[in-house]
Amino acid sequence: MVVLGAGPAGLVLANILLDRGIDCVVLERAGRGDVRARARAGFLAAHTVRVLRQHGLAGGLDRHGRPHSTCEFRSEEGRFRLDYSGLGLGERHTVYPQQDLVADLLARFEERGGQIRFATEAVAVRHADTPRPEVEVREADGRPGLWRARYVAGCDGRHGAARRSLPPGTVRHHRDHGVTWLGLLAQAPPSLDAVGYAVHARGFAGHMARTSDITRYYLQCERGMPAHAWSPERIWDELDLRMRAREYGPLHRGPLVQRTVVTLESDVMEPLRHGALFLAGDAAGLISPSAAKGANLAVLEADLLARALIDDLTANDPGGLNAYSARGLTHIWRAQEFSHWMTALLHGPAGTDGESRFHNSLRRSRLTSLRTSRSHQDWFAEHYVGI
Ligand code: RFL
Repeated sequence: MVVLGAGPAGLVLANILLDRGIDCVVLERAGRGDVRARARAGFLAAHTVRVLRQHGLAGGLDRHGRPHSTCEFRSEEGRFRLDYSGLGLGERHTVYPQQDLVADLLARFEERGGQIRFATEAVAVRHADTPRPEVEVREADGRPGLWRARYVAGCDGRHGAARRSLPPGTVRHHRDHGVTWLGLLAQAPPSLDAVGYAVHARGFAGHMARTSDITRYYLQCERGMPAHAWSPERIWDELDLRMRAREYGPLHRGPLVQRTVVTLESDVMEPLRHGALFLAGDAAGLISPSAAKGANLAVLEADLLARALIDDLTANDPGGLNAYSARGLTHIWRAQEFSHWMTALLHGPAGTDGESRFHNSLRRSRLTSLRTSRSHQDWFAEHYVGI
């Protein structure tokens, strides 16, 4: 088995397979240090934690992860909080930075004797329609190489080789939400004990805890704005304004240790299987970060694919592999639907024309419904923390 990519999808898959005695190698374009340092997601759904525990992959998050169950919405109409662990299915998130999870998964894979080739870029997957697919690679020293396997898992993200190798006829469902965020990591403790979503005429602002001294903030910005266009003072002033710090309490300021421009886009590849090549994680579908689903979907798909591969390779039962695409797509579209709803809830058009006013009034009405309707809150909680 060849697994492309050492992100959450590839490493969860490789760990589960190796644990069941299935020989697999992980090919990763980046170096070990880069893979361990990529700060991205942090909110793990209850299902994600269950999957990781079930496979003995939750040691770090059980020791250091922090339960989280409240979000707060702020807008021109005031603020309200939802304790979602008391709503819907009664589940909560565990906050654990993605780079720490990836470091744990890497360590576990290598402890078990797993083989991972860093700085090895997959260039193309060939002959996926045969029982002996090949992965053409560029090795760390620049020389070409070739890996052969029974199956190839494309867990190499949206710009990876798996997507580039799909046959004609693969459908890419795509949506650009027309929204851009400046993603920030501040070396400062969280400013509130909740995820903060601020809807403001100047654009969205978000607050998400990561650790006791690192906090993620998001600021909606103009498309095309360079990550370093605004000074730290301008960023903190903008966050204060949009989060309404004067009314609801100050934000803890600190050095901005990471800035990323995030274009809110979603896509889904269909199908998720092409002969011996399977897509999982961001390679299968990209999801806008509004509802923090990306890393959770990656783990869910890796688990689904791992079970199907184990049935096929150890019990000669191809049923799971044949159903993988349809099953995966069902989960992906459910997450996309909720994420799309969140994106519409948090961003409105900036204009003052009739159409912009219409959309902004709808958005206000949605927030009011979420504030006042218990059944709407139950629906929200189920989808927000579920996957
Ligand atoms: P990854 O983590 O991108 O890993 C893919 C790996 O493949 C490697 N690769 C290749 N290797 C070999 N050959 C090639 N040709 C290759 N091309 C690429 C890459 O180097 C990399 O190591 O994908 P995976 O495993 O599918 O995991 C997906 C998640 O990482 C992603 O969905 C989330 O990080 C998205 N996301 C969030 N998700 C959440 O659930 N909650 C969040 O709060 C959240 N916040 C975020 C996010 C993504 C962000 N970025 C990327 C814009 C915040 C940000 C800023």
